Amino acid sequence: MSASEYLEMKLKTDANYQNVIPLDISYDIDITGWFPFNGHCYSFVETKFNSVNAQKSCMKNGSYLIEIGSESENKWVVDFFVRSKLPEKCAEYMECAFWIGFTDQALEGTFSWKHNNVNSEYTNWGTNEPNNGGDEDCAVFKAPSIFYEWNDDKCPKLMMSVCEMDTNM
Ligand SMILES: [Ca+2]
Ligand SMILES: [Ca+2]
Repeated sequence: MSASEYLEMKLKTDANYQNVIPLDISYDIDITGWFPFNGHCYSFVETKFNSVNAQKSCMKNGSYLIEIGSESENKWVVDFFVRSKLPEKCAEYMECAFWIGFTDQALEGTFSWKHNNVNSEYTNWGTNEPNNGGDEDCAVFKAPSIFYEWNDDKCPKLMMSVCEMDTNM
């Protein structure tokens, strides 16, 4: 099933997808690969960066590392990108993990969203996470991402990422 077929199916069958509308906007940047959901657009970055460079690569495109505020957003990201667009990447354990913009670099043990500088009422940590094991300050979608859970990991690690852009759509 292609990404567009998957999205079409979800639009018909899943209430979480009722707000998805076709992307018809233009920026002075390459927006190929941006997908709208509930007022924001998302792009999966397959190039692996450390956490700092992942944030920078998003900012170069007018976006930021994804900041997840709800269960429906959390699930949409995985269902859409990981399951429908990148199923082949999930064959290997680490290939499913990706950076999100949640960090406790400023204050150990207190995670906040880096771009909007807010704490989160919604979190979805995996079992026994965040554990700061060996100094872990940057949050990732834990592999396999299909469980939608987060882990704190070492910021210098190279991983794929998801960028998010405000569009008011
Ligand atoms: Ca930490
Ligand atoms: Ca951890």
